[in-house]
Amino acid sequence: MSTTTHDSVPTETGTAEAAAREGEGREGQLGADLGLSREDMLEMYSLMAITRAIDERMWVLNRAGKIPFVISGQGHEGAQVGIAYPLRKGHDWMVPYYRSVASLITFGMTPREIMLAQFARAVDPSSGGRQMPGHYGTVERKIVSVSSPVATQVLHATGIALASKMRGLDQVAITYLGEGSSNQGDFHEALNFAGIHKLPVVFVVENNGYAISVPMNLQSAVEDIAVRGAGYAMPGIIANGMEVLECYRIGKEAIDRARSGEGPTLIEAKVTRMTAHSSDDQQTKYRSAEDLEAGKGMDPLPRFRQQLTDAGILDDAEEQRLAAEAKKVVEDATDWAEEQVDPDPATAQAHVYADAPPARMDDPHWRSARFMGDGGPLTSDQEA
Ligand SMILES: Cc1ncc(C[n+]2csc(CCOP(=O)(O)OP(=O)(O)O)c2C)c(N)n1
Ligand SMILES: [Mg+2]
Repeated sequence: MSTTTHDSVPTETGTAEAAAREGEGREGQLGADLGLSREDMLEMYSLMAITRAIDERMWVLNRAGKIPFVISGQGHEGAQVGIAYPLRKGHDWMVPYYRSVASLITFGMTPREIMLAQFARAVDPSSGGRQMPGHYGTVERKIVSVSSPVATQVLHATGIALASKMRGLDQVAITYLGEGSSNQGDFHEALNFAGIHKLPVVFVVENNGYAISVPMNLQSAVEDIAVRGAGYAMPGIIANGMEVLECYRIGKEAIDRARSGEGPTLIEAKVTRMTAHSSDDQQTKYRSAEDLEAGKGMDPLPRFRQQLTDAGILDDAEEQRLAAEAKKVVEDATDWAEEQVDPDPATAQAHVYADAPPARMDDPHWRSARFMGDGGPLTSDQEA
C-alpha cells in the first residue's frame, strides 16, 4: 500500500485484499495488518519529526522577536499524521484548525509554506501575509483557510462534503477542531446536517483536555466527546493519540466509510497539549506540575520511535539520518522564508472589497452617507 493511498496522484484506497496481499510473508510484523509497509511507517515518523522540529523552531523565532505568534501542535502530531495519512492528496479536502501543522504537512503543505505564513511574507500561499499567524490554507492543495471563530470550519467541511456528493466527485472532506470548540452550536449543526444526508465527511476532535485555561470538566458534562456522534446517527470513535498506528486505522476506516457513501464519522483523538495554549499564554498559572509531567508522558513521538525500533524498522543510523533531514528541512524553510519580502503596503486592501473602496471614499456623498452617518437618508442619486 505504500504506493497507493499516499501518492499525490489520486489512486484507489488500499482494499482489504490488497492489504492482505502486501502483508503476505510479513505476518505479525508491525503495520502488516493495516497494509502499511516499512517505508510508510518511516515516512509517518519522519512527518512527525519534521513537524515537531518546525514547531520548536517557531518558539525560538517567536522569542527572538522574528515571528509574532505561535500556536503549537506538540503532542498532537501522532493523531494528526495517523488520521491524515490515508487521505488522497490533491483530491480530498482538508479544513484545518490552528494546531493542524502535522495534518497539513501530511496532506502536502511544505515546511517553506508553513514558515512563509509565520513570517507573513508576500509570497505566503495561505494569504499573502494577510491572515493571522497559524491560519494556513492553499487553494491548489484543497486546504481551506483556517477560520478564526472556532468551529465555523466544521460547517464549511459539511458544505464541501455536500457539494462533493451532489456533484458525484468522490471527494472526502476532513475537518479538525478542539474539544472546547465542540461545544459551539456550529459543531452540532454541522454534524446534524451531515448525519441526515450521509455526507462524505470526517470530523476530528483533538481532545487535549483544555480550552486555553478551562479544563475538560468545566467544558463538557460528558467525559468523551465521541458519544456525541450518537446524537447524529454516526459512529463516534475514540482514538488514543499516543498510538499512531491506531489513529491510522481509525482514520482510514472513517475515510473509506465516507468515500463509499456510508456517511460521516466523528473521531475523538485523546492527545496532550505539551505547550501553553499559545505564545501569549502561561500554562503554569493554571496547570499543576503533576498535570504537566503527566502530559509529557503522552508524547507520541518517542513512543512511535520505540515501537519502530522494537520492530527492527528503525535503527540508530536511520534515526540519525531522519533527525539530520528534519533539521535541514527546518533550516531551509526558516532561512528561505525569512529572505522573502513583506507584502507591499499599497496592496493592504486587495481582496478585501469586491469593488474599489479607495476611489469611492474620495466621493464625499458616498462617504458621509455610508460611513459617517451624517448624510441623512440616501438620495436616489446617492443610491446609484
Ligand atoms: C467563537 C470563538 N470563541 C472564542 C475564541 C477564542 N479561542 C481561541 S482558541 C480557544 C480555545 C479552544 O479550545 P479547544 O477547542 O479545546 O482547542 P485547543 O486550542 O485546545 O486545541 C478559544 C476560546 C475564538 N477563536 N472563537
Ligand atoms: Mg482543547
